[in-house]
Amino acid sequence: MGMDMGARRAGHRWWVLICLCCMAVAAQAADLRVHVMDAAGASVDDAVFSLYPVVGGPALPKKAAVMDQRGLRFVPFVLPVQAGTSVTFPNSDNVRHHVYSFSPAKRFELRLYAGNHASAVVFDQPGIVTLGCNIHDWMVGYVYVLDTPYFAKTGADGIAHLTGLPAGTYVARLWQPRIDGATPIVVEQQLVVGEAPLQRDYHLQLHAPDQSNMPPANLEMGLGDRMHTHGA
Ligand SMILES: [Cu+2]
Repeated sequence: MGMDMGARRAGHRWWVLICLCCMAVAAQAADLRVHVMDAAGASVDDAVFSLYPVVGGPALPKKAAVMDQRGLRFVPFVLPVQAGTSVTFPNSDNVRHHVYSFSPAKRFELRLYAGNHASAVVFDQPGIVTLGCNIHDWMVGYVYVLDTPYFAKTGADGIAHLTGLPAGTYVARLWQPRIDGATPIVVEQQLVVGEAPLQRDYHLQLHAPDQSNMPPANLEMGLGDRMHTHGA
């Protein structure tokens, strides 16, 4: 009987310890799921959700990033990166591209090149960098340089995930190329991350989609066999 009670108390103590450990881990990080829609409720892709810690924030490593050119388009259309990130611009097409930006956050030019011969570009100033190609007027892409490591881009389903967010209070911003005013908008002044998973729905006022970054429909004939974006 006495043994029984002792064993039960020891077991209880272990259980409390495990619970405390779980709470400590949970309090340090949480996941956030964001769904971005337009005014009519349709899911919006290429929207970048970002969180800025109200107090301080850790210096997290920057991930290298790639802005490809494939099928006479910039791929991805929108590339969010943390400030200080080095971005490579491979050319996966069989024609040469000439990439440039006149945006204040980063002016640069990668003169006519093919393959992987362009040098990498470091995006050190926060802001939106609009990319163009001197040869193909319709080509447009965006490097969105963020002064925070906490960001995610929506897919075709309008969903973006941020995982392992440190607990704290954040300013939440959203940006999408078709947003009114073209600059990121604050969607929450104080988004509090605790230990529980979070979900948010946001609605954006957007301009109607245009055909930017899409090659003209009749282009393939003109390019003939120089292109091989459509397999055999
Ligand atoms: Cu081009």
